[in-house]
Amino acid sequence: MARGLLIVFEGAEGAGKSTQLRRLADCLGAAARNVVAVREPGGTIVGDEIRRVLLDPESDIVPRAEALLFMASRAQLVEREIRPALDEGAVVLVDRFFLSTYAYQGVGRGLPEEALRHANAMATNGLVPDLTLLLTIPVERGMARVVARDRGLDRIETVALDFHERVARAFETFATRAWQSEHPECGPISLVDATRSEHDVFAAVLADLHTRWPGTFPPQA
Ligand code: T5A
Repeated sequence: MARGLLIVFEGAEGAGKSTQLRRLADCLGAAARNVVAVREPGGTIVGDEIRRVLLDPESDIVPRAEALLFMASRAQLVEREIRPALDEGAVVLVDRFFLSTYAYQGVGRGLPEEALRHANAMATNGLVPDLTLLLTIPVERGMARVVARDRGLDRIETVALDFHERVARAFETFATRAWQSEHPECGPISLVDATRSEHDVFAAVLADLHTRWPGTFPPQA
């Protein structure tokens, strides 16, 4: 059986990753495709415990411990969920993956990229996404969406705005050809303007995927 596809949704806070991932999962499910949707951190019993600790505003976690906790959640998710699903030929949709670690723990927290690269290689066991859809939105606009959702802010959302500005600038850098050619472990990255309506963003997501894999993704919903 052919290996499935690993599609990652990335971007700054409130870009609309979860919303788009859900729409895509529903669309593929309706077309009777084998689709698996997971998120980071989390997606396994151990991962969900790690997620609770990582996002709890009361947790005191130093940057290196934070990075390693994300990696631990990722290792469990890759081995227990993502690899088996890919081996069964599924389309696996992941809400964040290691690009987030490069952005948040690398550029945001200031941890050395080389150390993150090694730790990540161990966590993923060399798994490379087939495509990362990087949703772009100005930081304040994304944060306004998060605040409007009115479900409280987690430990990382409450970090000062300049941290999130650094993270957003990091994602912009990751979208460049130069950065991507130096980081083959990240796979191809495609930019999606996330400032548009949910409907229009989804149309752009599907159009991109259909162009790359016309037999797997419909041209429109
Ligand atoms: N993190 C994660 C790290 O630091 N390192 C890592 O290695 C990893 C993997 C995860 C946190 O962990 C950090 C990053 C995060 O801070 P999370 O709760 O999973 O925490 O947070 P996010 O992934 O940021 O998820 P969010 O839900 O906050 O953001 P989304 O998924 O981008 O946004 P979404 O889809 O939930 O939408 C937010 C709101 O906007 C509305 C939605 O209805 C919702 O209310 N919306 C739109 N409104 C207008 N127009 C559109 N086009 C809209 N799309 C969505």
